[in-house]
Amino acid sequence: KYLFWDTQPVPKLGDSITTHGPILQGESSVHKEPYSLPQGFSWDTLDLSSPTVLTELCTLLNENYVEEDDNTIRFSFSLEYLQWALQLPNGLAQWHCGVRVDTNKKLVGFIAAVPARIRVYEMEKLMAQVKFLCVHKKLRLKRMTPVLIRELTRRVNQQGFCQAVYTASVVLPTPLSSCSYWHRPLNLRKLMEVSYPGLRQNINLHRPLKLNRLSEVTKTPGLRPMIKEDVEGIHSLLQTNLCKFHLSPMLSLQEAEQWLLPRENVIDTYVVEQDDGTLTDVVSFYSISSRVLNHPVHTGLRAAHLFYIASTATDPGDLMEDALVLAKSKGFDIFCALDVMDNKSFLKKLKFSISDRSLHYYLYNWTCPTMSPDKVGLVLP
Ligand code: YNC
Repeated sequence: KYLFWDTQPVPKLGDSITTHGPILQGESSVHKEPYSLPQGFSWDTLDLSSPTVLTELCTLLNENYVEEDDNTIRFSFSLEYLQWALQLPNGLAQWHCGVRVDTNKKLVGFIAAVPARIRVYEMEKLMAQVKFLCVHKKLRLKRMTPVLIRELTRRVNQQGFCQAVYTASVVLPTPLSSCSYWHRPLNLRKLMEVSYPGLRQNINLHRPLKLNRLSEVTKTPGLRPMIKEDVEGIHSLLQTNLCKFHLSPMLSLQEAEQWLLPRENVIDTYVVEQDDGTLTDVVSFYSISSRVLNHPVHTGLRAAHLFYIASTATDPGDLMEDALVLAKSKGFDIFCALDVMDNKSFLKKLKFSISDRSLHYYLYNWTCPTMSPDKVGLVLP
């Protein structure tokens, strides 16, 4: 029984859906006033252009953005990462929704959304991409989450948006698609030393070290980091490729630049340029660091996450292998990828192994048939 989600315009678990369309028509009546928080807490729209506020958000997430673990590895989002993921040129400050304690002004809750044009099957709509929902550990299980979601929904509706897209590791009503994380060790010894969750514990170190060896240099001729002048070429490569899937973003040139142009320690994008100057392939990955707690040697861990890959001239497996080589040379310890898009075609071959972590994709106020991971063409950092 889902006390909150059963009241929301989302499909019921177990329904088999063959139709496409909104669950609620129009934004019938958008509340004028913010939803009430429990006594002692207040809403605060976070101005992320302020370094102080961004640092507060970073602290909230880095201390609380974990579900359950043995507390040895914790996310460590950087200010630059949060700026990349949340501060879009077309973003809305109202959608950075914080909760503070009245007495000491401490930030204890957050939810955010960024606008995006999304295509689902034949339909294209402006939606809110919802992310970074977080409630302070001490305020868990007090039904703060439904209030955060309702308030964000109100603010999204106020702008005339009626649909949203989001991902979560928990099962809620009702996944549009359920995907798995795959891991590819780059520094296996270190991952084993810090007992990286999801790596098989009984791995014998010697054999896998050999198995996981990568070349020192990339092999695709013409492979180089993306520069600003590549935006248009990459945009058209990506959009052509994304047409193949049932769920994908419709990026503007400005968004392609925002999401893909390399930023140190945040996002890396490589292109293949042919002799005549045309761009034929692109691969990108973003960076998420973690802190390793209570370990005598290791303090941090760097994970590269596959973002978008599209190829027209290079074998995607070869392109991805080069991405692994580049990530390793940049000091990443592990490469993570979802089995979305055509990724399954190279994951096994490149020694990725499936983890027990799932990621479910959801739509708010939209009903349509579910899809297999290889039809998902959207990655939400
Ligand atoms: C979750 N991840 O089922 P029911 S993902 C949505 N997304 O409701 P309480 C969630 N709902 O079952 P807690 C959720 N996790 O009664 C739990 N819920 O119907 C539901 N973790 O609330 C849950 N971030 O406040 C239940 O729960 C209700 O104290 C219970 O807090 C949960 O960003 C949470 O994993 C996740 O900070 C905040 O555990 C907390 O347990 C936490 O008592 C660490 O809540 C960080 C973490 C989640 C990352 C993400 C996407 C969020 C999508 C939200 C939905 C958006 C809907 C669309 C809005 C715009 C609409 C338009 C138009």
